[in-house]
Amino acid sequence: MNQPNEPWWHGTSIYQVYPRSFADSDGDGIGDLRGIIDRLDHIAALGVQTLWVSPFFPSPQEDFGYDITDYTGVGQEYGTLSDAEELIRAAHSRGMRVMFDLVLNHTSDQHPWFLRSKGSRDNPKSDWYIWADGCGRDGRRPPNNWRSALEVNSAWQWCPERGQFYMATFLPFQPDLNYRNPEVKDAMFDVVRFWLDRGVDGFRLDIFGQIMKDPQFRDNPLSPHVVNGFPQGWRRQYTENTADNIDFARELHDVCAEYGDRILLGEVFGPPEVLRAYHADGAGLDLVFLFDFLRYRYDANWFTETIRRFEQAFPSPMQPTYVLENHDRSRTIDRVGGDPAKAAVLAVILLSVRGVPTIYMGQEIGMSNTYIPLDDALDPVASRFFRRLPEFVNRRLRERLNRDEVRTPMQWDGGPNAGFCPPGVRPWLPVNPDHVTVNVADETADPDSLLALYRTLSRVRRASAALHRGTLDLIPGLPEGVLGYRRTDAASGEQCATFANLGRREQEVRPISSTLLTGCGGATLDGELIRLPPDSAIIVRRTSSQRSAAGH
Ligand code: TEU
Repeated sequence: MNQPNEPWWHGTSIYQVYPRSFADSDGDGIGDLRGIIDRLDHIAALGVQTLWVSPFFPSPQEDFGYDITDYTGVGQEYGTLSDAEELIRAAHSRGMRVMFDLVLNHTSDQHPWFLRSKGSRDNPKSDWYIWADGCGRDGRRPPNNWRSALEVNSAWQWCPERGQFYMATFLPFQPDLNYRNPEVKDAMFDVVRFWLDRGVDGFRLDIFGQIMKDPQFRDNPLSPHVVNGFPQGWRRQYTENTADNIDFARELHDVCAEYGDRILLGEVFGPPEVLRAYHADGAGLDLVFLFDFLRYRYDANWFTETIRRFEQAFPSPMQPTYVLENHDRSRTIDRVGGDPAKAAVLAVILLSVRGVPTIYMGQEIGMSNTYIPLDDALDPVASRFFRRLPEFVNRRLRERLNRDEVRTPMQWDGGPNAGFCPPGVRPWLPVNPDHVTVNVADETADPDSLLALYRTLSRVRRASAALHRGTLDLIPGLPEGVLGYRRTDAASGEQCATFANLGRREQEVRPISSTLLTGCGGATLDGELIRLPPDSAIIVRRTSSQRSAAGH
């Protein structure tokens, strides 16, 4: 469906599987690779074209796989290397591409490299991690002011064996690798080749923005910004999105280029205007996550301005990305008070804007956060930093601190354990009680379900050149509360338009003669009149052969 010279990933859509919680095939309460293979038909039926699988490599599981001890193996709870190979084949045979998660920034502190590295200052791995002497008379003060990604603690951890600090951008048990050491680069680029040799189509790159730090370890400057009366701490000038990091993206690109059209999708943080630098004129990362939609405001002006900003920062042939949920952040539906009508409107927007959308497993059925008190948290972020927070405060927070809440088992049916693992087995995290009504089986049978809408949207998007590869123009002058944009495919002349009413009053728009493609919330097209009740959305295709700038 793409143009012959257009890369495959331009028009793709991504589905994220968190393997531990997707499907448990062997009854140990933990999801596994075979479980994913068994459920691939669900993903294929959803119509998404690329599967991203979060880490399943050997790991002490302190951060549930984002702390790796062997990059070319498979954790025993997840299966075997041949399961991983079969997963790639099985996805390919259904016409899907596969991306694995690549955690370059850090290993587990149990990785043999780190165990060796921390042993002394002069062993063959001593320079594989970022080590520095401390400050102060006893050398026990951190080398500089660098904070961890979570901002709540220093990025430096004391190591008594070496009498030095090592850097850990995320959690203390995740020491950062030193990519200024060419041996480290070679070793990790070999990991990349190992999986490319086995047929993966690309990688999602974990906290990619923070890999290359300032070699002089200069202090980060104070941010001049004050938000809600709070100073914003230190700007990450020397630790995030540095010029060296952009160069590193180019080097990684070159490794992938040895294999043809494989892709790199970076988990990077920052404003779109900064993140676009990772494309490095097509020689860096192919896509970067833009996370603004994770914290959307359910408001037409907010969406209009955010889409405008993404369009300006990522003009064609660059592709912006859109993501409402992932394994770290609140479920969509909880941000709109559990209202399925609003979740449906968001789905229409997600799958009809220009760019690459990502759907997090369960989003398509409207899974919600499963409240789990901080005291019971398995998530190391919650258990290490937030356990003392009073529960009545935690309960009311919009941003969930305990990431377990968005990682509970996928809800396949309304039966015991939601079909995630056999009855009588205790799943690693509790199943959300709402699985009796919110589940794949029931929603498959219901043509008005959120799942049915996601499937229709994917089908419509794939079938329409305008929707999966066309340009995007925001439509000005729409009634209050209405977001609208046109998608145009120059080659075929096809033109579609999306209108979404996020306001409280019913509204009307008049597109030039169109046919209905799909919609939600009772939006109707009657002749040349679209009626949009509150929380409804519609996608129409222009029937008139004559194209004009006036789209409504
Ligand atoms: O996350 C990096 C990150 O900074 C956040 O998404 C973070 O999880 C969140 O702010 C905490 O509330 C990536 C992975 O997505 C995450 O699951 C890992 O724990 C982390 O890196 C370390 O590898």
